[in-house]
Amino acid sequence: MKVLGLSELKPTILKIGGSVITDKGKELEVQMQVINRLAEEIREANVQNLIMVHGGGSFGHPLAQGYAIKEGFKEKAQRIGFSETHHVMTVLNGLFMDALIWRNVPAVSITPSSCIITKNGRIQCFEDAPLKMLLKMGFLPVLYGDAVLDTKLGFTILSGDQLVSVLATRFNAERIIVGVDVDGLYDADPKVEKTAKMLRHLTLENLKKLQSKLDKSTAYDVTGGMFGKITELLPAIELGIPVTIVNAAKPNYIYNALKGKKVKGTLMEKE
Ligand code: IP8
Repeated sequence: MKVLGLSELKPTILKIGGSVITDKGKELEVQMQVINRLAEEIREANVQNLIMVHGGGSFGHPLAQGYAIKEGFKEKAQRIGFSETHHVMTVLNGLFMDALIWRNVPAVSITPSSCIITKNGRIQCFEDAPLKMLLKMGFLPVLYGDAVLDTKLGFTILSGDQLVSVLATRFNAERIIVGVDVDGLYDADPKVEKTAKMLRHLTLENLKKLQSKLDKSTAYDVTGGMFGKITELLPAIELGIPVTIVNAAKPNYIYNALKGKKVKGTLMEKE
């Protein structure tokens, strides 16, 4: 058997936003029926060389914010907050893993805080050998936004979006699919501004212009909401990896995107 190099595998990276799989209005409230549906869609699509990443939603974000984990280790009282933030992420991840594995999807969880160290919030060291082996053997590696150790800050929060971008660029991904709780990228926040216009196709140049217009963050999302998402994804797009943003809260959008079928959403690509 010829063992392919990872860059030959050209994986698809799928991100599922935390706001899709949890109820962002209620702390630690999971949307189990959505997780089950998404697991079903992932099983049905049966994509080879897939890596999945999910976000924190109402599991990771409120705790991270409450204990100012992203800002770094400043006082002993934050330690329990770091533990709790990481722990609730493992709980949310476990629920997604249950849904996948009970459906016969050979998914294996990779805990970011055990294989990644950041420096000032940016991934500095990433022991990716287990992930590569899993992928080559046909498993579905699943990662998530996490509370991680940081050489400058002591600890911080690593967003699922930074992970997606680093995985895509490191492993020469074929494409990135980002599932969110709106239909795509808008020129303003569609949950606030009724007149917000959805953007179907964006080049790198369009994106850089749009970036300055988008709101930096909602009060709740410690990793920067839609603005943070675009900023993180730019290096991958610059390398020519296309990114599709679709509504994962609506049935079959993720399935269709994984199958490469036409689906309502925003396609972001280099040119
Ligand atoms: O929801 C952050 O990941 P994201 C996860 O992808 C935590 O930004 C622990 C807040």
